[in-house]
Amino acid sequence: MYERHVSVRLGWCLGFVLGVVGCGEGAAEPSALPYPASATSSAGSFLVVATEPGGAPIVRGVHDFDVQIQRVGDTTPATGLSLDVIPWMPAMGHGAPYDGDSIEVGDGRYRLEGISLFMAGVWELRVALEPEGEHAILAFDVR
Ligand SMILES: [Cu+2]
Repeated sequence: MYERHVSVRLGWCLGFVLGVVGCGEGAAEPSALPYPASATSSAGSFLVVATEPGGAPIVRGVHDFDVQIQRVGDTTPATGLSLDVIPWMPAMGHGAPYDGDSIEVGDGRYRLEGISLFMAGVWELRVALEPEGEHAILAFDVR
């Protein structure tokens, strides 16, 4: 049963990739992406920084994230936002199931819980900052 599951999953990977980006390819190379991941929001109003709580490197599996948001210019914490999040693997054109909601912890910090980054490679957290109508893309190199 287990072996059958693995072979089905491997077939799915190879079928979709077709030599463009191998599943887990590059895992032995140093990450090209800075960590913690950071981005300025689409209209330039917010700086968004995301880490795994505790700052651990991101390996395949289920993760929580802390997202720290501050206003560009006066650097005050951005409070009272609602984050709508889509985990996305751009090289393969698929996402991961997630309910999309965030929990405001305080001082411009938001918690995302239980995001399954189930493959090695680059994943994005595509974050909409509501009600501001801006978005930010935070990229992680998952090992
Ligand atoms: Cu993938």
